[in-house]
Amino acid sequence: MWLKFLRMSNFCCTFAGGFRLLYIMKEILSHFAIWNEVGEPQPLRIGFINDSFVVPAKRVGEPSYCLQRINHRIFKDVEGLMRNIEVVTSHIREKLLIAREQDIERKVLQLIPTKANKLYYKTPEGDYWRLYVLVEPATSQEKVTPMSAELTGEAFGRFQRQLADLPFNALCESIPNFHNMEFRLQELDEALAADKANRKAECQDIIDWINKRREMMCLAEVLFREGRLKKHINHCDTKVNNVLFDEAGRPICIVDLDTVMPGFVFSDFGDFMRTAANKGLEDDPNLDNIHVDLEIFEAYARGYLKEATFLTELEKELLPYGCRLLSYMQTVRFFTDWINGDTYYKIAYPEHNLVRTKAQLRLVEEQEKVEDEMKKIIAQLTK
Ligand code: GN1
Ligand code: MG
Repeated sequence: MWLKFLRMSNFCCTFAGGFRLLYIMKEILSHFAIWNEVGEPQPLRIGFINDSFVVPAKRVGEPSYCLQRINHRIFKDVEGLMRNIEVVTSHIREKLLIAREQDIERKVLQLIPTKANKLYYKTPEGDYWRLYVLVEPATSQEKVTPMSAELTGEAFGRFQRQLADLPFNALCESIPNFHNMEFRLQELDEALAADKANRKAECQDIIDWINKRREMMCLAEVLFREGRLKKHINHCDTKVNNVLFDEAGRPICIVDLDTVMPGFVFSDFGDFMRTAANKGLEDDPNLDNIHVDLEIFEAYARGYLKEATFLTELEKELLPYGCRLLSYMQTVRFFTDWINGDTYYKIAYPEHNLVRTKAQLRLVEEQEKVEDEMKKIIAQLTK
């Protein structure tokens, strides 16, 4: 996929400011400690937050790189964010080394420091850039099969387990309260009160729908305060396309480590289901396409439960709830951005955030319909 993106885009040559951008990126690259000769950076259309570019090796067999401009409007503590990524990748690498694994370069991301030995380069204009070795050959998928879902479940379960022994204070919250439902609702309330883009009046039905589910969806925070739920280190963005697969179709590397932080296990379980166990798209304009794919649900849950041996009974029981929670949270987040006038997510067309909101809202409704079936599957898998 990464390379497919690369071929698709001639942005650097066609875009009017492209030559200037190329020049700037060459300058930026000169600050990183890369040893081989590289070609022109090419944009990689992936993710809604950062800007990513592939920097191809000039000679076959040498490493290519992924250059990223970190969105520091969103990641306000870039120092903390980059320290998190370094801690996580070193910890996983150490585990792989101890286990004498092969092909470690493809199994965990590797940051390239700057010549001044920093994890990022800050330009005089105040932009932050980082560089990874490109994982290749590897592909990403927008849709999974039951087989790849099960393997991905194992991969994310293993990822959580590999990080489970990190001391709790080893990582900061790169975005404070990132998957805290109470906080996300508070943000929505503030957006609605300000109604900056004057869009509130036409959305009363969505507001009512969200309000009806508020209390139910804040359950995890309540259970945490009561001491009944724990936090684990999570990836916090387990979208299907954040897993890279090898030539044999097996997950090889988990990418996009910006949001690795302590949270509830639902974050990772639910977010994967939100994106993969949906027969429609995250932003499907045709709501009739949106249905829960129970086959994918079962396959991922089977893989995940094999590896996530640390779950409590309550956590297992609440996994189906976690799916709804993450879809509801994403509904609220897309909707908040719509109300705010599209200031957070990159959009492809003016109504994009509203379309995304409606698609996620429908997904919650579909998940509500099959909650009992999901519970049965989990009960079967854990008995
Ligand atoms: C953002 O940019 P990307 O695709 O990695 C967002 C996630 C959302 C996702 C919705 C830092 O992820 O939390 O779930 O969009 N990341 C951030 O698709 O907000
Ligand atoms: Mg992300």
